[in-house]
Amino acid sequence: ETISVIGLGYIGLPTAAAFSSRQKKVIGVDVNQHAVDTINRGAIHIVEPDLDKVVKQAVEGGFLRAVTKPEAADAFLIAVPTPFKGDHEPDMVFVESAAKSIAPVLKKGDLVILESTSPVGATEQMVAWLADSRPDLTFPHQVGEAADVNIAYCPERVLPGKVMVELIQNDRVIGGMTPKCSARASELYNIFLEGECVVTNSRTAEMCKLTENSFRDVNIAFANELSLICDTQGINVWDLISLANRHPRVNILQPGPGVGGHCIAVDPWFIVSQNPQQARLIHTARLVNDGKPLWVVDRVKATVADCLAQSGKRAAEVKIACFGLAFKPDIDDLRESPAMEIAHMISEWHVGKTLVVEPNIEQLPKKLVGHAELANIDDALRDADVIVMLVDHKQFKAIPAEQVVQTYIIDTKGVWK
Ligand code: SAJ
Repeated sequence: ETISVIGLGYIGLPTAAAFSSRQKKVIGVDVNQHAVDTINRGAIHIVEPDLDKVVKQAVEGGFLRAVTKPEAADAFLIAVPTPFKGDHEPDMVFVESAAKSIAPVLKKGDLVILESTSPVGATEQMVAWLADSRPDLTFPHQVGEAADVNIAYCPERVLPGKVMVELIQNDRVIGGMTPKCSARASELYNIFLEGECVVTNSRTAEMCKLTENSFRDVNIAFANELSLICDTQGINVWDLISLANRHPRVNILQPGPGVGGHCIAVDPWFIVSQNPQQARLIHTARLVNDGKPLWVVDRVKATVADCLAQSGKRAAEVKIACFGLAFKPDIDDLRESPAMEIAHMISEWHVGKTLVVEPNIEQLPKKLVGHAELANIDDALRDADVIVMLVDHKQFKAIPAEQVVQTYIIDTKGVWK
């Protein structure tokens, strides 16, 4: 049995590696020649703990091979990005080209699984693209229809930074177009899965993925809204949340500078764009979380004004230190990061020096070059007049309280509560 994974990014490559680590023959397909060459050398082009050794072993053992054009296989897993375009509409262009690229090599009995986060109905749309290219084969156009090719939607739900563990241990939602499709897909994932395969249909599985990330977004928005309310009321939001969470049925998440990453800030929009009338709460949560960076910058401006008034310094003499740029703690991923957005806005606005502390990177990101300076923790704590805490990295949590002498602190993560 040969398994083909289309899209060798944050999800596809770990998945390809997981199958090959169980001695399955895997053909990885990606349009990016650099990614293909890197993988064929036994190396990786993305950052994810433990992925490098699994890929190295798989390639050296002859189980994993990367190519730019699909070849015949028995099962195809599509794991390409689904970003949004324009007014938060899902952009299915990569799924469309992946489907059209595998169509010519499909044969009777093959299994095609879509893993990319997608709007409801995407799997049926994918079938239409496949069927258009292959009139000689039959496809299940609707849930329940038997056909030559088996089709399922099985969303990925792994946490970046813990992918190699969660890929194997998390339960897997299996949305087959028919019971036979689900059985085939479950059998495939059971090659490496320790979690359970939970079977449903494709539309429910599509909605399930969107629901999981929307649940988290709405709950973070609740915490972020509380942080605004508490600021106005002069209440410490961290104390408040930990007290409220002592209630047996209350479990509030943590506020922060906003919501980043490529999933939680994106997926809820898929529900909103398909259901604009009904998805009012989900829509509002997005606006609350997206509004948080600007609110933090306003707090910084007000704090700098206080500092100027009380210290008698000129604005150009005031140093602001931003602690953290990553989109969440203990990773080096700066993409779609609210901390990065805030540091950028501060550095563009502030006439004095802006220092940036990010222990997980070695170079200042391009966007900040010329506006800010990379500093280490000790220098920043010694030199800064105003501190903006943006990410609760372990290095920041380990700073002894007596080393923090500043009066002007905006702590968006409650590190120094
Ligand atoms: N955040 C808060 N407060 C919290 C928790 C998180 O502000 O209490 C922020 C983080 O700082 C970050 C953002 O939310 O900016 C998202 O971080 P995350 O750790 O919640 O999630 P991701 O984006 O790394 O991964 C999510 C996961 N989804 C859920 O936990 C429901 C993961 O399981 C999914 O597979 C992934 O999205 C995905 O690919 O969809």
